Amino acid sequence: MEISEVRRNFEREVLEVKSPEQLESLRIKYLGKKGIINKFFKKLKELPPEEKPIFGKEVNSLRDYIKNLLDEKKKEIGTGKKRERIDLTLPGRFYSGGSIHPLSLIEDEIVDIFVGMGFSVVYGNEVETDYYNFTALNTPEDHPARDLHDTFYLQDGRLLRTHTSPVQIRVMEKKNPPLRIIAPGRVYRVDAFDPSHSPVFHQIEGLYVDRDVTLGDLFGTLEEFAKRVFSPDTEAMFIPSFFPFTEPSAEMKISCPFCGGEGCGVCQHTGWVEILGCGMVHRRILENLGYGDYTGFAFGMGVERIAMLKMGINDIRLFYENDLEFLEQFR
Ligand code: 2U9
Repeated sequence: MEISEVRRNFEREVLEVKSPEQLESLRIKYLGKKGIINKFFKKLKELPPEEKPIFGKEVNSLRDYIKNLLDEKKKEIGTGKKRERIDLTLPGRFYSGGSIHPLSLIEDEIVDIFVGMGFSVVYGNEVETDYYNFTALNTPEDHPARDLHDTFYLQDGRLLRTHTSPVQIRVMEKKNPPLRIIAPGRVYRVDAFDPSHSPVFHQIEGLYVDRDVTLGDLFGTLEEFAKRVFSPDTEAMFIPSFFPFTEPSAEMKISCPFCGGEGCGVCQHTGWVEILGCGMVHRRILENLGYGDYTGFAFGMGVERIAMLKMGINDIRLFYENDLEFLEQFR
């Protein structure tokens, strides 16, 4: 009998065993003095020397296999539990792979657009000082954004950055103009979670400083950005606004990506939606950092807001709940 045949026979017979007596007779049949395994060992002695190692190895492994199964069977009979039978015809378990978070997808898309326009990407820390988050950005001591109700302060007086602008200030301290940088990252504000607010969100800010940078450069760059991130027929308009760090300041609105400007629920029937804030970097900031002979523009946008408009998502909380049914749609 072949080794493989013996193995199959044994596997069949061991499954039929119900009592310790049957188990013992099976053991004798295979592992006993006059058992099948010993017959193989006798045969081994008669083989030509070159065949001995392979055959010997096979017999040894069959013997170990039988010993193991007998031991298992012994435990099974002892505990009254049946040995698990494996159905090799069952389909395998399906493990789904991960997917990139929708915010990362949109952040990458926005970053790629600006990198394509010559901007470099810089990152910074989420814990910042009052100086880099507010003072260096021309934000007055009594500005409401500095309030405990708007900014998370640590016990040591530092804070969680409320925008990524400190990153640009730190770059300006170290590098000479011209500068063309974007700063993506997580920012924090004291806000309750509701469909359009979250105490943590993501921003991408940009800064371009050179000789004679104009408001026209700002408008042209951001309108081109809007066309690339939404669609080529997107229109942009700029509405005067106010930020402590830019003068003049503006908000950019684009023709509604949902209705194309006709008017719908998303644009509150105006045909336009606001997507970012921008302006010419305040003179005071430039002068403080030794950039007095230069001009620059800056802008800031919320990644969540762009993602919601691009993907038709109406609740910011969906990005933070890690609901697989939500996340899998962006696979
Ligand atoms: C430096 C100088 C100026 C960055 C700017 C905005 C306008 C802006 C908001 C958009 C939506 C924040 O995420 S949001 O709530 N941001 O409107 N941010 S200009 O200005 C800077 C940055 C750095 C040195």
